[in-house]
Amino acid sequence: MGSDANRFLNRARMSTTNDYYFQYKGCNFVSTIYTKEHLEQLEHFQIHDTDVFIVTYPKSGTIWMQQIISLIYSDGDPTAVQSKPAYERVPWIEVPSSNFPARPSPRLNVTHLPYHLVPKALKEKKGKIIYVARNPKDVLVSSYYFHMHLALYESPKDFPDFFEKFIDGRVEFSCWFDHIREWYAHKDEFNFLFLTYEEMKKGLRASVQKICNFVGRELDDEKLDSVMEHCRFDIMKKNPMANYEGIPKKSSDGAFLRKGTIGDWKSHFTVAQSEMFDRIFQERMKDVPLEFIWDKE
Ligand code: PPS
Repeated sequence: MGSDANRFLNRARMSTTNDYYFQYKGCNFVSTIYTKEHLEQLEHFQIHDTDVFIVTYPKSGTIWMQQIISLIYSDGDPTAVQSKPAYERVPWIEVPSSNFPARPSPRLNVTHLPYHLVPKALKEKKGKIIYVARNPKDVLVSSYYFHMHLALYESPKDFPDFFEKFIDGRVEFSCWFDHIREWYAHKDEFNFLFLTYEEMKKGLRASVQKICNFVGRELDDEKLDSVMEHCRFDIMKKNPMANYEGIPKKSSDGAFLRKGTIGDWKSHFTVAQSEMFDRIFQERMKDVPLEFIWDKE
C-alpha cells in the first residue's frame, strides 16, 4: 500500500478532536443535529414495500433527487415543491424529528447513512433504494463551500485544511471512500438503483425515466416535461423551498445550490492535491468497478 493510502488509513482511525462530532458505530455525526438514541432506534424501524430511500454521501445530488422524486410522485405537479421545503417532503431518517414510523405511505425518504446503519428490514428487500454518487473531487469542493456558508457547521480553516479532513474522513458521515465502497459491495442485498450526479447532468430525462421504472410510476410526456422543468438548476435555485433559504447562513460565500457543474474541483485543487487525491482514489477504489466522470467534456 502506498504511503498516501497508509497516511489516510491511520488518520481515518483517529477520533475527532472535540465534541463537535460524536461517533456512532464508526461514523461521525454532528452533535447538534443527531442523537445516538435515534440512530439506535432507526436500525429497527419497520419498512413498507412502498418506501423509497434516496441514499447519498453529502453533496452528491441529494436535494436534486429529493426534488425529482417529489415531482415523480406528484405526477409532475409542482405545488408541493413550491410550497413545502424538501426536508419536509422527503425527510432525512437520521434526523430525530423526521417522524419516519408515523408518516403515511408512500414514505419518501433521504439518508446520508452508511450501509451498516440503515434500518435492517431494508435487507429483506422491502422498500427501494436510489443511491446517487458524485465524483469525490467535486463533492469535496461543494462540501467546503457548504461548511463556509451554513451557520450550523464549523468553518474550515482554509481549503488545504478541509482537503485533508475530507480525505481523512474527519467530516460528517466520515469517509467518502467507505460510504461508496460499503454501499456498492452490499447493493445486491437491497432493491437498489445506482445513479451518478454526472449521468444526471448529461442525460436527465433518461435518468428520470430510469427512476420511474424503478419505483413503478408511469409518467406521460407532459408530466415528464414538468418534472424536467422543475428540477432544473436555475429553477430550483430560485425556489426557496429547494434552496433552503430559511436555514441560517454565516456567509454569502457559497449557496445551497451553488454552481451545479461537473469539474469545479479544477478551479480549487492544486496539481499536487489532485495527484495525491488520484493516488488515494486508485488505492481505495481498486476493487470497486465504478467509473467516474471528472470533467465537463
Ligand atoms: S446535501 O447538503 O448533502 O443535501 O447537498 P446535496 O444536495 O447532496 O448537494 C448539493 C450539490 O448539488 C448541486 N445541485 C444540483 N446540480 C445540478 N442540478 C440541480 N438541479 C442541482 N440541485 C442541486 C448543488 O448545486 C450542490 O453542488 P455545488 O457543486 O456545490 O454547486
